[in-house]
Amino acid sequence: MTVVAAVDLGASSGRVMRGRIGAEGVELTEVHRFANRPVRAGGTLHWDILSLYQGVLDGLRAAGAVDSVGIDSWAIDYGLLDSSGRLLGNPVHYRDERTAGVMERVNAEVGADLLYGTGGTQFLPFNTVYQLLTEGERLEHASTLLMIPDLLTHWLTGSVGAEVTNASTTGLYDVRSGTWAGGLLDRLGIPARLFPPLRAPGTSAGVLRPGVTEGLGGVPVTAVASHDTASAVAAVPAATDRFAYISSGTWSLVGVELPGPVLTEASRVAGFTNEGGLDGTVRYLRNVMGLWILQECLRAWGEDDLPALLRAARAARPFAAVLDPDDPSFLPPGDMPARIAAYCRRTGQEPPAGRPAVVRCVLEGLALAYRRALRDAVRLSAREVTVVHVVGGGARNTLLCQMTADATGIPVQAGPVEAAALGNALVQARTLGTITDIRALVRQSHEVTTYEPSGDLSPWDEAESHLGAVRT
Ligand code: ADP
Ligand code: LRH
Repeated sequence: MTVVAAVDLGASSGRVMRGRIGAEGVELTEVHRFANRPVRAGGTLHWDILSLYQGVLDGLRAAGAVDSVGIDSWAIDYGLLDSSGRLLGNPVHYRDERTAGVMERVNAEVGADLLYGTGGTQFLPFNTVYQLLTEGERLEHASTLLMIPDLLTHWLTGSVGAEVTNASTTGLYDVRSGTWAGGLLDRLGIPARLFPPLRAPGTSAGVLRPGVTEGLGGVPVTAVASHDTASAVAAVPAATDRFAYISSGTWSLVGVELPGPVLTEASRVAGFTNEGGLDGTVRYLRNVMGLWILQECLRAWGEDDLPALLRAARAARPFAAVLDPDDPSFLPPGDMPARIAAYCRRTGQEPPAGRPAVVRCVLEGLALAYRRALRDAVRLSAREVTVVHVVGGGARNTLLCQMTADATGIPVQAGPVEAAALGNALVQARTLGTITDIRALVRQSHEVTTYEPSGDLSPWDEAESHLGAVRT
């Protein structure tokens, strides 16, 4: 029996879980959860990194004696350290406007095909590469770039490294050679000295410094699949390789797992990313805007009873309006109900009236976006898919899970909800030699809920063609 602490930082909340893991199963207990509240200061949207670090320390204290600690978080964002190891400013949130227009300019100058052929990442305006190009002279003062989990690991242990699954989201990691993309860095004028040695998931990231958390000095810190989506995909309870996944939280990451990258022109145009997964796999997926839109609606309404809203949405009229959740107007924080209404007006549709109708419209838009992403993933990768695994907080959304099965015509298996923390804990246990087959253990220890498709694709086909018509 191994006991580990899994720190999982999502865009909406952070949690520390204690995992007790043996060959016969895994038991995960949440010992600490804290809100992740970005702060706008001086006109810039930041992550409150010290408050997150405090949450990690409190959680580790609550976890008590463990054999290992591992950290995963959202991707893309980073901290810069100066030559004495001090953090140069608070990490900036990927939803900050500082990258407006940068992607278009850089892609035109450097060439979208070079960027995609090297990094293999979906063109998203906030990718690390574009953020770095807004740093100006701060880059001259920086000597090291650390992705968020690597930064927290550095504070806990003193070690400096770049875990591969998260490095692969920067656009500056060569997805074919598995190294930092030196040539691309030169071409972009980004100093190569910033990028620390890479470390694979399942290797050591040092030990907890004495005094960092009482009584835990010397405990090993394991480099897990530190991109939360990579940890979540590692814990998908798939029994064969003919599966797709939707890692459903603030974002929805929709795709398949492959042995190698797909870097074709068609893949670039379709907006697919090739992110590094556990054991050298590739997470071939598309970012869909996700439950963020719903989170922001709840915030704007001052509403916190999501289950009640979802019950009401179930009874609302279907397809009151059809929206594309990936419309760029939904990316920044703000008054989401007003943005949805504006989107509908802009596309010649009557805005949904009332909260349940808005929620239904968002969920239908998401289910349609999942269907487009899944069909594209199958087409571009030639991977056959017979089941869709939904993991993450969105697995609790029974209405969305049913819509996903209905829209795609493929059975959905929902759960586990805490897949990222589970993948994190199980990679630690495997590294310590307690277990060998992560997915088999998840299947053994976690029930999934199955949603069979209704068999009638016609309302979804109609909604899709309506969307096609209003988008053009
Ligand atoms: P992240 O790690 O990206 O912050 P999570 O995986 O924690 O996200 O998922 C958060 C989302 O899960 C929420 O935005 C919400 O939509 C969904 N969720 C949480 N609890 C419930 C619930 N009881 N019913 C339906 N959906 C839920
Ligand atoms: C999900 C996630 C996703 C990234 C986004 C920034 O939490 O890590 O995979 O694209 O956040």
